[in-house]
Formats: sequence, structure tokens, C-alpha cells
Amino acid sequence: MTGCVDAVFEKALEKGSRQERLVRDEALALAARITPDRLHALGRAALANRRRRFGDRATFVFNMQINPANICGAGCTFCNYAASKNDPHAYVMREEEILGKVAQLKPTEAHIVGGLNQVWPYARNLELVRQLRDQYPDLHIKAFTAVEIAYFARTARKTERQVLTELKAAGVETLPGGGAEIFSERLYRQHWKNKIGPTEWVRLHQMAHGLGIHTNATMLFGFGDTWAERIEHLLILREAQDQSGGFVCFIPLAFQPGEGRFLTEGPTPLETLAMTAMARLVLDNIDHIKSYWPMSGVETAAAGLSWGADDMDGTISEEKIAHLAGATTPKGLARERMTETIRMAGFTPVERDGHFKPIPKRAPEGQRSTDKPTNQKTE
Ligand code: V47
Ligand code: SF4
Repeated sequence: MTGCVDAVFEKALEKGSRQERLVRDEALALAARITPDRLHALGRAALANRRRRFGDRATFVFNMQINPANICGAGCTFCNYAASKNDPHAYVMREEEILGKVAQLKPTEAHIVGGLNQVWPYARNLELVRQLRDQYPDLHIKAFTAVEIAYFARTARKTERQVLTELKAAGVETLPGGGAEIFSERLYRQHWKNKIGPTEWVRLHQMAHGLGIHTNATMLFGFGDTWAERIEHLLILREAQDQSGGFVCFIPLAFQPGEGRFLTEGPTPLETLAMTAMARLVLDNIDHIKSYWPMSGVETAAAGLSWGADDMDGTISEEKIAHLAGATTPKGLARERMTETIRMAGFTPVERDGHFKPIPKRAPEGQRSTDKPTNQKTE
């Protein structure tokens, strides 16, 4: 029996390293048994696959996360970010504060998500997007999870299609991948039953793709999920992508246990690396895999580049979701620290825009006399 599983595992690695599609049994065989030898083999196959696609380049974006308010009553068991109105860690940002931070940082991308609340209802969020677009025509606005889109539609008495269309017209270019959690009805009932579940999440992303809005996809793991459920998530996503084609990037999110909750530990670094490698091998039709450092840790995220990831997300500036759940990583990384981290991992750092396109290297301050585009290559 073991020999048979090993043969399927070997075949899966061979096909995966060549960017060929794994059949279901091969995908499941990747996670059938975790041993040191298998872990190394997974990493090697995923590295070969990402090298075929990206060589030794690893991208990052100069971005900031904007979370207008953390008030939310959905009660997802894993979330430490959400607060009730009177909680000590509840906060509500004002428009001027948000616009001021953008003016100060001038990021390439703004990643905007918040809680489900009426302090920042749909109309206010829509207006924020309009103002950002108006003041920063080049800013890439990646905003609102499928969970928020569903909530906006319900509370503003509009269809989800209307909400997506209006947001796009106002300036939203892509949707982030949050709220997917893990595509398991078992875990949905246990952990986030007050918001949309897997089927609705996929439906809304496919609706966005139909409207020309590209999206990301996440998977939360390490909070009581099984390896089989993780692989199932990847297979569902792969099938959805075959149908609608608008997923740009997949981001595995390592669970942060926070304090006094149902688990005391999140996934180990090796588990996170194995998950990254499996995503690279199974998701043959999604180009980018992110190593998300606020949740995995900077070193594990950098190692993830050798386990199939090609992107480190961004400099972020002020991460809140992982940090309110006890993450000990920095809240943001300076550009220099990001490029240094990528170099230390053996890759060539490339700064990108919100669509994963390399952007020309900026000349240092004081040397921008011409301000004209140059033919200078990115690293
Ligand atoms: O949906 C909540 C997760 C997500 C915890 O699209 C937690 O580029 C770990 O989706 N431990 C929001 N995870 C973050 C997100 C994201 C992040 C970076 C980039 C992109 C992108 C998307 O964070 C939520 C939920 O799944 N989350 N609590 C926790 N304790
Ligand atoms: Fe609210 Fe999102 Fe936290 Fe769930 S994960 S409680 S929807 S902020």
C-alpha cells in the first residue's frame, strides 16, 4: 500500500514540477503523509515549477493596508481583529485620517478591508474609493472581500452585481482574497456561520470575474482543518478558475492563535512551507502564490520563495488583522528590508504594481531631474 501511495506521490511531483495538471488522486497523494524526505521532495518540485515560471525573480508591492473600522458582529471564532463598539480595541477611522496616511506614504497599492458594520456602510466606502481615485489616479485600489460585497448588497438593498459594478466605476480594480477561509462545510458551520460560506464566496468571485474584475483567493489553515480539506480547497479553486479565469493570486494564511482561544498554536513553519508547495503544484492555472509574511513570519515567508511562492505581498505599513491576533512580526517592512530579505533568500527582488507587473526602478531622491520614463530595467 505504501509503495503504491509513494508511486502516485512521485508521479505527482514529476508532473507538478513540469507545470502539468495533477489528477485528484495525485493532488491528494501530496498530503497523504508528511515525512522529512517527502517535505524536501515537495519543496524541490515546487521550486522547479516556480523557476520555470519566474526564474529567480521574486516580487513585492509598495502598499498599505487600510482598515477603516474593526467593528464587526459576525463572530468568526478565529478573528481577533473584530471588536464590539465598546471594546477597548474598537476603532473607527475618519476619511481625513485615511487620506492623510495615503498622502504621506504615496503607496502603489491600497488594500482596503474592514468589518461588517454600519459605521462605515456601503455608501461611505464607495465615497472613499471615489475620493482616493480622484486624488490618486494611479493608485491601485484593491478593496473589499466577497463577504463585504454580500453585506453591502444586503444592507444597501442592492444586488451584488450592482455593488460590484458601482465599486468598479468608482475605482476598485481588484478584490482581495479574504473571507474564503477554507472550503469546508464542516468548518464553516463551526467557525464562521454568520457570514457567507464557500459556495457563495466562489459565486461572488466568479461574478466579479464576469465584470472584468480580477481577484485573489486565500485559504486560512492550521485551525483544526485536515490536509485533505486543504487539498480539497485547492481543487475547488482550480475548478472555479477553469470556469471564470479571473484569479490572479493565491495566498495561504497561517492561523494566528491569539490569546485564550480554541487553539494555542498555529501551523509550524514547515507546515506553512509544505502548504505553499502544494498550492504551487496543484494550482496550475493561477499564476501567483504569495508568501504572506505578517502571518507566517518574515523568515518563513522568505523561505516560501524556495517552496513555490513568487511574491511577498508588500511593505504594508500598518498590518492589523494578524497583529491583533498576536502576531509578533513587524507591522510593516521598509522597501530596503523587503529587498534585502528577498536577496538573502537567494532571489532577485522586483518591485511590482497591483497587477503583478514590474515597475521601473525609482531613481533615488534628488536624482529625479528629468522625471521622464527611462529604459532602465527592473532588477
Ligand atoms: O479573511 C482572520 C484571515 C483574512 C485570522 O488578497 C486570520 O492580497 C490568520 O485576506 N489568523 C484577511 N488569519 C486577510 C486577507 C489577505 C491578506 C493579505 C493579502 C490579501 C490579498 C488578503 O485574514 C480573513 C481571514 O481569513 N484571518 N483572523 C487569524 N487569527
Ligand atoms: Fe468580522 Fe471578518 Fe473578523 Fe469575521 S473575519 S469577525 S467577518 S472582521
